[in-house]
Amino acid sequence: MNHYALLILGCLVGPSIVWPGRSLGKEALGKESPPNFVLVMADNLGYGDIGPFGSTKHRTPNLDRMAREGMRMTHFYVTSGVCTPSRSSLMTGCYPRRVGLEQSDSGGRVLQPVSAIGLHPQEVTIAKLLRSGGYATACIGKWHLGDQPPFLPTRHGFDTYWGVPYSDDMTPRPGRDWPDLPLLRDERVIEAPVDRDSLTRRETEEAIRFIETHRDQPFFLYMPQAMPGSTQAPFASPAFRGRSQNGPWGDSVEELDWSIGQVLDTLRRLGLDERTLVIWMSDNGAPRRVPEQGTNAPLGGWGYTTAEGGHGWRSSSSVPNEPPEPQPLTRPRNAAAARPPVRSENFRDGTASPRACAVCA
Ligand SMILES: [Ca+2]
Repeated sequence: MNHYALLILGCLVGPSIVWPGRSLGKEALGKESPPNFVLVMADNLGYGDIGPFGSTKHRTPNLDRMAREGMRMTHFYVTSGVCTPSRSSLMTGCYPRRVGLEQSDSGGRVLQPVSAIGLHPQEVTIAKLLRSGGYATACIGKWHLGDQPPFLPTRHGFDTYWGVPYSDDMTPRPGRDWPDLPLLRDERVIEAPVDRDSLTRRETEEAIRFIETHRDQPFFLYMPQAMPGSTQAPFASPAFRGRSQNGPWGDSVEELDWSIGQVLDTLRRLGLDERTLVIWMSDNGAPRRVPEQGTNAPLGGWGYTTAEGGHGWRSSSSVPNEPPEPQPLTRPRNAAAARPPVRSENFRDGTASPRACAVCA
């Protein structure tokens, strides 16, 4: 294990699955060839929804293999049972309240379309730190930390962005002045309404393209995938629709498994698997549905709540060398391990946040 892994793990403050490269060893971490990072995050996937953590409903052979080759993180908690606050912590290493995103400006618990607030452009994110260290950075998937230009991934250290800016269920409805769900490339809408059935497939294609393009330089790929998402019937490509034993939820989970398989195959094909740390996780537990869709078993409770099932997420990673020695994962320590220069005044651990969210108006 290494300081780079500790950097990422130190920033993950919640439930997740982690997958680092097959043999990410000290020799791969020389100054001349810093390792790549791939951070994949599903939306609302439950603790017990994949094979490595006990699912017998969903076929997840790629995640099963990843867990066998690597390491399962069996105690991993996010900071919230809902999207926006959980993701704010993932990006910043701060509790949501420190960055003003513990609730939305409209009284809800997550940001809604055309929200006036978002993650402050001056916050320090994983992407900013790594980009300042020479990394190519990309965000591909569901952002949900602000849909207005000052808050988009491109303002938070990502060279490129492709995806939906918030949840897949936030579409036009009576009583809400919401636009069609947009698909963005960088800061431009390229499709509205987005074809949600194809999101997982196209996220995967974008990810592969990014990896291939940046194969000769260190990269950080953040891939917050939109599925299973927040609708009553998650979306999937025709190749996966109706194929699982658990309806649309299961179809979407099995396509997510295909997706990580494609990403890992790409890393192997390009010879990058020995110098890439891959982490696979969920942003919170599965929400309660009737009839039941996702499961957080054996944890109790559901996503969107403060129950353990809403926050707890087993995580698997492949770290075939030695397991990490227990070390305090303080934010400054791990940021320093990433090598990019970090100003001490950026950190507020142990203090109240000096600023709330930015406001567009
Ligand atoms: Ca979520």
